[in-house]
Amino acid sequence: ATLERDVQHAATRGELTLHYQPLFDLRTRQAVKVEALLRWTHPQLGEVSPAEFIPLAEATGLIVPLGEWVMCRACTDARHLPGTLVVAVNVSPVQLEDPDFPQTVRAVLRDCGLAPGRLELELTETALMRDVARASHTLGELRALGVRVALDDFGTGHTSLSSLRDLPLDTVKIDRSFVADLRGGQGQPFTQTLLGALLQVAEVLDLEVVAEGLEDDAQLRALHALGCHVGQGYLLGRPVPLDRLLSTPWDAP
Ligand code: G
Ligand code: G
Ligand code: MN
Ligand code: NA
Repeated sequence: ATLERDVQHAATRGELTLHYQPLFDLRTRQAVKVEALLRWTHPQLGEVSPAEFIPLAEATGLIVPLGEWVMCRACTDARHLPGTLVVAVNVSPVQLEDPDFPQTVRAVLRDCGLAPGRLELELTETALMRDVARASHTLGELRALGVRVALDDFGTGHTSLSSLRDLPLDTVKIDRSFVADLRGGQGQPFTQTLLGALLQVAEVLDLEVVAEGLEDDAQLRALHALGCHVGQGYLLGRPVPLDRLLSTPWDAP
């Protein structure tokens, strides 16, 4: 209950920051996106993971103003980044279900002066599968503003092939549990075949595919060989504050 109360004041007390993790084109080795990840430094407890406090903020509805704060911060920070970089922001299902959400996104972009094409909104499968028809309509409104839409943690939920076909999406992020199977070698043949099939589906549907959680070179090479063009993970870059991000080179290590 204390954490739930404290998170309400975290933003106004300056305890929240965003870290950014780069995403790289695996062919050119250039950074193409950064994902904004919320960090909370609690005055007594220290670092509290968003996995812990986001659910609390969702339960109280606080996630709506909190999510807007994140989007605003990320869009403002994006103006310090090279103009080709897209900034990705995680969006809670509670935000997506807020009828004002598309208007909020539009207002944030206008206030921050960011080109809509430089913002990507990441939604999880569970967020979209709660009510596919409604989610599809909202995603359509968001894309009409010019922002990009990504399906996050793909493979952990229950997205059907027809939903994948029908949802207006730009990007699919393969959950790192699949990528983990490819550690240190060929990986499990079944996972390789599955990812190969997914990449073929994605190509037909004109979806960009991102591999999450790349931690070793074998995973990177396997995914690149399968035709996955964008990667994210500790191997390529950890989440860092904006100043650190600005002082690191934009090519993959
Ligand atoms: O960064 P980390 O691995 O600790 O994130 C844990 C979880 O919290 C991930 O699922 C991530 O998507 C989520 N998360 C991080 N930042 C945000 C945010 O700004 N909004 C929402 N809704 N989720 C976030
Ligand atoms: O659910 P989502 O994909 O938004 O979660 C993002 C989280 O994944 C971030 O908190 C980030 O710290 C974490 N993450 C990023 N790269 C890696 C990685 O290579 N390995 C692991 N285990 N976690 C990662
Ligand atoms: Mn994400
Ligand atoms: Na993810």
